[in-house]
Amino acid sequence: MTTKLDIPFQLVDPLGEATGAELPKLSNDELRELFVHMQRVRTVDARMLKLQRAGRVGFVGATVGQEASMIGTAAPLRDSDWLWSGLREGGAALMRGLPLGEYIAQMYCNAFDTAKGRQMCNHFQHKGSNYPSWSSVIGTQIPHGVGAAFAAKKQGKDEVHTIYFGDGATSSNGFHSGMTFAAVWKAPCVFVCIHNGWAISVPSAAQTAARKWTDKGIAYGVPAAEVDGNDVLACYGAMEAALERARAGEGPTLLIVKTYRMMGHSSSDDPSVYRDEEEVAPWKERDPVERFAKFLEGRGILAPGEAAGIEKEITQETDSEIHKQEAAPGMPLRSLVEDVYSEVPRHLMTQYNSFIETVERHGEAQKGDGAFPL
Ligand SMILES: Cc1ncc(C[n+]2csc(CCOP(=O)(O)OP(=O)(O)O)c2C)c(N)n1
Ligand SMILES: [Mg+2]
Repeated sequence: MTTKLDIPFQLVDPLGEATGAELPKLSNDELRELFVHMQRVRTVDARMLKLQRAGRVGFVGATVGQEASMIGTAAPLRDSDWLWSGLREGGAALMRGLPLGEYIAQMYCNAFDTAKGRQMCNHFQHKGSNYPSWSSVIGTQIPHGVGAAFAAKKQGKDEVHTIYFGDGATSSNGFHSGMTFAAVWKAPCVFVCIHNGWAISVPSAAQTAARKWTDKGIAYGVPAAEVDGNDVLACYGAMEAALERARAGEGPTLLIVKTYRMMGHSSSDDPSVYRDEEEVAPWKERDPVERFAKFLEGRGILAPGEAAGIEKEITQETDSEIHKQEAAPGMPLRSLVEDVYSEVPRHLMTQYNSFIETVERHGEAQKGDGAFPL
């Protein structure tokens, strides 16, 4: 049997007015912090896009419009909880402790990139905050996260695994097996479906013929609720309820976080060839950052003009990190054969030497060589 969750869809309307439903119990300082985290996501994204357009980083998957959905849902996690990212939750990692310098190093895949250049850029990981490396192979993080949640339960650890993915990923095999096992095992996890309307050029209407997206959870025996993903407080409240269920041993919850992908799928995409840009306009009016700023200003938590000051400060902080990371050296070529064995074995050394000879003959790869098409 599945329980119906009592999660309100919206707590703050697009004009920044409270709807009257109970708000999460957050102090004024905590509310202001939430705003700063959302603004950081937006500002860092804007900077990265500029760097990509200038040919200084290779690839960006922007999250413009989705700031509340990731910050609101990730904020109530404890430090000991885990966040299994889908494609766009780097900003949540920043909030949970990923240093901005490391974030930008990963964008440059330089010598300070903790993935050592073995990931595409814009694919983060941070051990310190229980944030495993992204897998862009859609849906594969879902069974991984469920398995880790089940292991935590077996080991008697008090931790919840939150597993993020997009609307497109709900059509993957990973979603099916993850939901099945999580429900049967009552694994302490929360499924967070960031429903942004699109999976590259495929509209979300093509992902299911079900009447409601929450039916995707009910079908597996996983209680599900839909929440306004552009309302940071609604996201926060919904996640608090889902985390509480998981900690109480009641098993997984599916949250459908309804938002919108304002830009293309990535810096390599042109949405104008498949989407009617008129569809975007109503979502501008639901902008999550502006909505929350209005709410905070209405309550005197942000003074008039303070939001602009916060943005400026974050821009300066970001630019100073960009300058540092851009000046950093590249990952040493030798790192290609390190880390697999405690000592580099003979056969890898032979391959490495022949690789170095090739590099010496032809020179290193040039910018744009091997560019990923998506
Ligand atoms: C198994 C697999 N199939 C296809 C792709 C190509 N691909 C990359 S992102 C993406 C769409 C993902 O859409 P969604 O899950 O809604 O996430 P969003 O991009 O909207 O955040 C696809 C099909 C892939 N990376 N992995
Ligand atoms: Mg999507």
